Formats: sequence, structure tokens, C-alpha cells
Amino acid sequence: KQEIRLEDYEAPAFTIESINLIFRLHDDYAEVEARSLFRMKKGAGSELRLDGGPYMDLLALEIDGSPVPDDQFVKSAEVLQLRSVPEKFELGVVTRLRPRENTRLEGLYFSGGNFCTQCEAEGFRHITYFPDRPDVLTRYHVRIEADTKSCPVLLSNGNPGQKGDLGDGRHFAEWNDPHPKPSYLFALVAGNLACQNDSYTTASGRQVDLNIYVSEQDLDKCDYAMQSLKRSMAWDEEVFGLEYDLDVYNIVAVSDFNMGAMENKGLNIFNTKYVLASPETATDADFDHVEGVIGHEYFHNWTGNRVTCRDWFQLSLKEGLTVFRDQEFSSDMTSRAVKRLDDVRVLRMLQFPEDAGPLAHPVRPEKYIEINNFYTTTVYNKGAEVIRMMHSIIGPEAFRKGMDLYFERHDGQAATCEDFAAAMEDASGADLKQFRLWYSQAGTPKVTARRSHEGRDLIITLEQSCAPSPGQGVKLPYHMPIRLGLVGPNGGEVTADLEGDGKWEDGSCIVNLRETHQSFRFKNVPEGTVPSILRGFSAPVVLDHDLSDDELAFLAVQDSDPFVRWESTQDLYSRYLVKQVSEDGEGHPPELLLQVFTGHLADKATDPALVAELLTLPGEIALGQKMESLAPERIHTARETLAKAFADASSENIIDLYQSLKAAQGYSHEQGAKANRRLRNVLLNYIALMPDGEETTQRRYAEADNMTDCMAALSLISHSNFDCRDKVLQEFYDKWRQNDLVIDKWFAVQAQSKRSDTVSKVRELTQHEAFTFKNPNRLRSLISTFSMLNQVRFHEKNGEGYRFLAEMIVRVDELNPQTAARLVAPLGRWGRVDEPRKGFMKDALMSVLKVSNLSDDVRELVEKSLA
Ligand code: DPP
Ligand code: ZN
Repeated sequence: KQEIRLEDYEAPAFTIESINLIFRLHDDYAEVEARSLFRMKKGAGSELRLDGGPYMDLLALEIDGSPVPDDQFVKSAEVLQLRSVPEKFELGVVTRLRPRENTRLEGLYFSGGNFCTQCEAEGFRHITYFPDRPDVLTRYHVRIEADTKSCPVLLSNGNPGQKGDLGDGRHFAEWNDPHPKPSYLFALVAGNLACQNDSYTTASGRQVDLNIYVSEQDLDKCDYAMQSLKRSMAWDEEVFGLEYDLDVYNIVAVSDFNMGAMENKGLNIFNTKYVLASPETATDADFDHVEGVIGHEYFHNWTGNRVTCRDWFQLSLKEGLTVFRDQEFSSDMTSRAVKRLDDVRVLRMLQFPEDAGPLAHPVRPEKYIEINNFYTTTVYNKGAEVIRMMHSIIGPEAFRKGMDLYFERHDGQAATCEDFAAAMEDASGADLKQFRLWYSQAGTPKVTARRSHEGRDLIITLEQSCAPSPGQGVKLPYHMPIRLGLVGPNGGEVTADLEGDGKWEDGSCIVNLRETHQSFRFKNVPEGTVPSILRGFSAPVVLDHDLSDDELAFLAVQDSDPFVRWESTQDLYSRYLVKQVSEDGEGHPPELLLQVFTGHLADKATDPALVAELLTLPGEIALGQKMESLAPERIHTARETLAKAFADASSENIIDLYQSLKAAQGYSHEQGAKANRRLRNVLLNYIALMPDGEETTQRRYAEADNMTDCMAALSLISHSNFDCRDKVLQEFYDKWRQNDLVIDKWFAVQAQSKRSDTVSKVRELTQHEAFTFKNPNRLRSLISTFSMLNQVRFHEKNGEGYRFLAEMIVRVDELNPQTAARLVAPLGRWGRVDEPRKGFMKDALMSVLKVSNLSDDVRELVEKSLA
């Protein structure tokens, strides 16, 4: 497959006024008739190129009702070329598809007894021949014909039209979408589904019918998704003045799905994982994800659908912006402070490694072979950080004005990241020229902060740099907003006049770092003031500072900014742990660490969910990132040893707090109860290390009345050598074997086990009766969890973890290339490890390349990973 480049972009030669689609669905095949009205643009040639995939048969091709003669078109595996077409014509295409054989899960496929589609990014070309690109927008009229009994529910985009009986046990339904859209937003569902119905009235009085379709046995798990949808609709009206624009909003949950969910106009298709939730089967984190993803897909209706992308290089235009919007929504619905920590943790754990490795690419990539490989954490999560920085630089009011202007200019269009930045610039008067480098340069910048004093003035000097990344040797300095605070000796906020580029806002100063090296002078600062730098993680950078351990301990307790409190605590723990790893020390943790830990334990003024985070040691992956060369075993041991030291030193306080958090009256999903569970389960980690640990953990497991507590205990049991381990895991499986999403957790908890037999156990689990290579959730729960989250076991010194992953990539690729490609990244991190690991990782990648018939998806990533 050929590389596609941003610089080669050309506008389409034709516009399409409308498309009429008829789907004739049968048990073992589907026939699709498409009639589109094409109009040539001025000056365009008369040749027409249509995209089409290799998995469909072309049954008929017509122009204005007459068959196109064989010598007038050429068909290859991926393109259908018509030599000469009139200026205006109706193109008729009839194709035949085999949805049941479609294990790639793109285009039209069959999952759990239902037909469904996935068209983003390039699935529509597997349904019919069409200009399958996001800048070709048209109006869709859809008619679905299917068996009445097996497919009582027939859905597509837009508003419902006619429906009726066709005789012979078949029926039909029609759908009209009044909003022009690109083909990637097309969707169809046909099957036997139960429905939860509700309604919402928009601010301007439009009555919207809300439906969530799931399989019958899941109907009792849709409440939270429905509530989340209504909250999303209200939030977007309130915060951005954006209303819904159709009479129905349908959501369908399917169990075989490559992504989390899909924002098809008026007909979202979701992975069941992000719809179904009940306290018995879903953890608090699962509930939060349901709310976040429901919000995300809903918010796409404006940022993605009403304004879409000109080409796939602009993917972050809709994804970065929509992630930012869903993060803000979740912050408003839950705890802003804790949500920010969760988001930063995800960014560091997934995006920073991507940005530092062979697959690094800018938020707006410049070339690709397979676009599916660019649905990355860089495009999504770093993309959201880029939007967040613009928000910080120009301020919330100007940002809102910029959003309004963006919609005013581009509603109904296919736009670019540049269009968005220009709207923000024009609305605020700010100069974002240098800021745009965040779109084009890859890599995580490093910022070094150093202090000096002149008289009573505090001078903070910031220096920035960014390491080379593939194809980008030299980086220009970024424009980044650094949010700083000054914490006085008594813990109060100090406000001081600033000499330098920045402004004070709500007790913090946002300075604009634009140079490689830039100083900011704060006038007349009281002695003993400690700077609090990068509040709220105001820029996605790695910060190096010159704060002493005592100053970190001070900020950990005193800072008003929850992010810096947490970060200072983590820095303090990390400093000690990294030293332990590199010196292989047996040393007792210093008194200061214990003091900070017990201080957090005693903190009654702070949200318990945040206290839980303050009491959590940095993860093994985060610690690994602080080291030149990864030493997975030693990191694991050092971290366990410190946890044990904390548990021993504070056992009474830990147990007291644990007891006091016992829910007074059973389960509740209210914020306070969730926060208490979070804290209690963090404490349980320490309790498990105490002499009665096994008993307490087992009791916690047995008494749990919700999945959050159950999984917290099960996860500890899975790591442990407790006698009860195998029995508990078996009981859990027997209890939940009918529930796929819960069984996914069962696989994941074993994949994450730190026990030394984990690689062989994980391998064994691929033979388990409940394991299947066909279901992406199941694959991810076992294989991705193991390779991406279990650092110490994946990097087993004998290379077994790497070889296992390579075998899995090859197996999955035969069925589902898109999902197989998502498994590749961990093998590309060989630059971070020493021999013999380095050699084993490269060997594993090479073994994948040797396979014949490897997909373009996997090949692209493996080749890049070896480079
Ligand atoms: N469905 C994916 C998402 O919402 C891709 N658009 O992010
Ligand atoms: Zn999205």
C-alpha cells in the first residue's frame, strides 16, 4: 500500500447531491444498491475514481440507468475507475457482501446475532464503491429490508421514515438524515434488540426521543448510560450553547467492536463496555468511563459531525477537541482534581512512551500508510492537551468565543486544525503562530526550572528542549503556558508582581514560555516561599525542577493546587525509589517520607478520592520512565519494599482509617461513597501486606456488595501467593461465566498479576474455554493488559513475554488486522532496555515480519518499530 501525504491533498473533483441506499439483508449475504447524484466541479477532468474494498462483489454498475460497458471502467482491489462520465449523472452501484465472514469488524458485519456497521475511517468502501473520504458530504436516504423475525429492529442515521411489511416474512424501514455527512458517519443496525426509551427537551424546545438498544438480558444495565446521555445534552447546551439537531438519538451496544464507540450521526454504535453498567458488574471506574464515552460521542455531534475533518491528517481536529470536551464534562460531573490526575496518568503511561519511541508522530501527522494506525493516544490525548493549552493561553471567555466563531465559519463543512487555531486567534486577538508547533512537532518537551534570588526578588528561569523523533531531527521552541504559584512559608498563597510574559489569575500566574531559555522575575517575595510549578499540569511536558525533598514535602501538604500536591508527593517517593533501584539499596525509607505518608493518612480536610491518590506509590511504569535504562525487576522490588515499610510503620493508622470508611448503609453511587471506596481500596493494598493480610483481603472479597470492592480484593489476591488464590479465581469465573464484560475483568486481573508464573499462565489462558481471538475486548483484556500494563512480567528476562506477544499479533492479524496492529507498540520499546532484552524484542518483531500475508496495518507498525 502506498504512503499518503498531507502535502498531496487535493479537493474532490465531484460533489454528490444525495445518495439513496437500499440494503437487502439476508441470512448469508447482503445486497446493497446505491444511487448517487454526482456533479462535476468546474475544471475537473471527466474521470471518476471510487474507493472499494476487496471483500465485495460488484453486481451492477450504471450511469443514469444504463449499464456501464466493460471497456469503460477498470476495477482493481481498491479502486474503481470510470474513464469518462458526464457533468451530472446518477451513479448506480449494486454490491454483494458477506457480513458473517467479516471478522475484520469494519464495513458491514454480523455480531451476536445482529448486523451492524463500522465505517470510520474507511469502512464504507467495503459496503459500496464510493468516494470514501471525509470531505465528500451528502444527504443519505436509507432503506433496509430484512427478515421480520430475526431483525425486528432496523436502524440507520437521521430521522425515521416509512416502514412496513414486504410479505414473505420480510419487512422494511426507511431513514432520512437531513444533515449532509461524510461516509465515515454512515451507520446501519439490524437485529433483535431490546430498547430502553427516554426523552429530552432541548433548550429551544425540540423533543428528542432517546433510545438505547441492547440485547434483552442487558436491559437492566442501561440506566447510567441514559442518565449520562441526558447530562451530556444539558451540559453542551449550558457550557457551549450547542443543542441536538434531530428528533431521535439512538445508541446501540454491540459486543464485537474494534473501538470504544462510534459517533455516527443520530445512531451511535457502542462497544457494550461503554454502555452497560450496574453496581454488581461494573466498577466505579467503569461507570466513569461510560459517562465519559457517552459524553464523548454525543459531543462529536458538533465537533466531528456538524464540523467534520477535511482529511484524516486532521483527525485531532475532532478527536483532540472532543476528548477535551468530554474531560471537561466529566470534571464538572465528578471531581475536577481527581479527573485531572486520572487524565495525566493516562497521558504519561500511554502517550509519553509513544512520543518517545519509534512510533512517535505529531498530533497532526504528515503521512500514513494505514489510517487506522493513527487513532492514537497522541492524536486523542495529546490533542486534548493542545486544546487545553489554548484554553489556558487565551482564557475561558475567549475560548468560548473562539468555539462560536469556529461553528459560525465552518458549520456543515470539512475543516482543518488550522481553521480551528485561526478561529481561536481571531476571537481572542492572541498570536498563536508559534503555538501551532504543537500540531506539527512530535515528542514530549522537557522543561527545566531553576531558581535564583536577587534581593527579595525570586527569579524563575525556564529552559525547554525536545529530543529528536522519527523524521524530525531539530525542534523549534514551543509556546507553552506554565501555571505557577507561590506558596508562602505559612502555606498561604503569595501574589507578587511579575516582570516577564504572564498574568495572574485565581491565585496562580500563567507565564508564556516561548524561548529556549526565559526568566520570570517575581518582585518582593517573602523569604521561605516555595514555587509551585506546572499547576494543573498546564502543559504536556516533563518537568525537571530544583526543589529539595523538604520543599516537596511542604508542597505535598500545603499547596492549594491538587495536582502539585500529588505530583510533589509522587516526586518525593520516586526520588527515593529511583535511588533504591540504581544503588540496589537496602536502606530504610527516610523519616520525611513516612511523615508525608502519615500526614496524608491523617488528612480529613481533603476529598478522600484525592487522599487515595496521595497515598498511592508511583506505578512501576511511571518509575521506569524516570530511568535511563529500564530495570523492571528492581523497580518492582523497590516499590514493594517501600509499600511494606509504609504498611509496617503506619499499620494502626491504616487499619483505623480503613475501618472508619466502612459504608454506613450499603452501596451508593453518590460521589462521597465513590471517594470512600477509592480510599478504602488503596488502604487495602497496604493491609494485604500486613500479617493478617490474607484474611482481611479474603473477607473484603467475600463481603463485597459491588464490583469495585470485589475487583480491588481480587486484584490483590491475583498478585499474591495466598492459599485461597486459585479457589477464589475459580469461584469468580463460575459465578460470572455468563457475563462477557465481567469475564474480561477476570482475564485482565490475571494478566496483571505480578507473580513470577504470569507469562505461562497468560499463555495457558489463551486455551481457556472462554478465550476467543475474535472478540476485541477479550483480546485486549488478556493480551494488551499483559503487554502494556504488566511491566515486570512482560519484560521477563528470558524474552518469553515478547515471544508470546509476537505470536498473538500474528494470530490476531489473520482475523482482524486493525486490532492486531494495536498490539504492536510494546515491542517497539527496545530502545529502553538492555541486552539480552533488546535483542529478544527485535527478534520478536522480526518474527512477525517473516509471516506471509501480513496486513498493511501490522506491517507498517512493525517496520517502524524496527527502524
Ligand atoms: N469512534 C471513535 C471515537 O469516538 C472514532 N471517532 O473516538
Ligand atoms: Zn472520538
